[in-house]
Amino acid sequence: MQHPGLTVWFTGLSGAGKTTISQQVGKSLIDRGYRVEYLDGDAVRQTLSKGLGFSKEDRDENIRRIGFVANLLTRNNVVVLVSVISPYQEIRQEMRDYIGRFWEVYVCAPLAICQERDVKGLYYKVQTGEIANFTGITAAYEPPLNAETVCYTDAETVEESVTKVLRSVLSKLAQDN
Ligand code: ADX
Repeated sequence: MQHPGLTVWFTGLSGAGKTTISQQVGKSLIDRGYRVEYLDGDAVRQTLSKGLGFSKEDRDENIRRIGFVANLLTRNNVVVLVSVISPYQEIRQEMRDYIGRFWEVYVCAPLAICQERDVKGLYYKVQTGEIANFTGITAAYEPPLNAETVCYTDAETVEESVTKVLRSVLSKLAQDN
């Protein structure tokens, strides 16, 4: 069975839940017979974007590299699950225009909640001055203006967020089949 591809682009603060949700959405899509690939910020920054930092220029470069790969995969009927902070509206819009088959998911959680979770211990390091240019604190995060799906991870369970994304993505994929 040939499925049309789609880039599902998860954006949000560090610790908002992008990776957790995208992994579970991916598993459910695979169970339904879709071809799935993941492009996750932490993994990409150790490989494709190794050496890039967190200035606006470097983040935009990171996003363009990810977009290039996502576009190739999308053209080949893969559902690409991209999870990167991608804090700037302009470059997200550029990716939307470039890839075309683009589904934006805003993984929204208040900064205070992300700080409290501090899954990777990075917010602590920002406080102690070990990390500069940190999104939400010393660097900007521009919320999406036209996301197809919004998950409020402070108010929803992971399961609820996953179901919400999955339903919306499946209905998009079904429309185009
Ligand atoms: S993006 O801004 O270019 O989209 P990306 O998602 O690839 O960011 O990488 C973010 C990850 O890098 C975070 O989840 C965190 O683990 C790590 N990181 C290290 N330094 C920073 C920083 N200054 N700002 C944001 N994330 C950082």
